[in-house]
Amino acid sequence: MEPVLKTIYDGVLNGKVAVVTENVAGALDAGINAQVILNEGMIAAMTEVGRLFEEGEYFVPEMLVAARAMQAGMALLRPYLVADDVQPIGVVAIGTVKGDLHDIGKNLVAMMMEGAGFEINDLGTNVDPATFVEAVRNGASVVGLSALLTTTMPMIQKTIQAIEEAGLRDQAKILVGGAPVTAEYAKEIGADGFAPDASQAARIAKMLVS
Ligand code: B1M
Repeated sequence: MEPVLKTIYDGVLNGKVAVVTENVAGALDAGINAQVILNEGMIAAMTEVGRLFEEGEYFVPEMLVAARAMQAGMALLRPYLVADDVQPIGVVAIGTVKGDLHDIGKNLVAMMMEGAGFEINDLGTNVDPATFVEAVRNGASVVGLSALLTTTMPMIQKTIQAIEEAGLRDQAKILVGGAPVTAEYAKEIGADGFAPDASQAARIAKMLVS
């Protein structure tokens, strides 16, 4: 691993915002690809944070500071991941489902979708099914549902049901994802698509509206 990527990795792992921002800027200046910085420096570090949490070595405060450092780095990568010469091809209403506060993955998916040419209506985290219903009523052509907890996965299905009950199911394609979500689960609950990561989410969303 390039030394600067290792420094970014350690910066995220230890929740050091200044280390991450300085070194992400430095890596970009040195011509390192934004996707490489994201995957090898930052996402890899968050995976390690998750492992340390499972081992009982990290607790919620450590996860929070790591998340803050990662978000600071992502802000610098954003212009490189979101191309500015694309025509809007539809509106994506995206959010993390009710009960779930994890938003890093959802933010990355939103960024890549914006880069793929979608207009983004980011509904945030802990989003009530009724808010997604309202977004479809207001013209979203794709609904993106993210869940990071096994306990909030059922809320994906509840949100799809709410859209169905509102009589709007045929107005938008529903794409789901998040660490515990699988393609089988997505099929079982009646989603139109599943993506394991942000770049595939953008590709599949494009396919769904084409
Ligand atoms: Co939480 N947390 N957390 N956490 N947290 C996990 C998810 C966990 C796996 C950690 C662990 O035990 N190893 C575990 C869940 C276990 C489970 O359910 N099986 C867990 C837990 C238990 C909890 C709490 C319950 C802890 C507690 O309070 N005791 C609590 C719950 C709070 C709540 O939501 N109600 C909690 C809290 C938090 C923080 C708030 C401290 C913080 C989040 C801060 C934030 O997001 N702003 C946090 C963090 C940082 C994590 C870990 C360490 C990192 C998550 C992350 O950002 N990953 C995580 C462990 C891990 O994932 N290894 C963990 C990086 C991100 C780029 O990946 O989000 O997977 P990810 O997104 C990917 C794909 O999943 C996919 O694309 C993304 C980019 O490639 N994707 C989609 C995501 N959404 C998609 C949508 C799509 C398509 C693809 O279509 C629409």
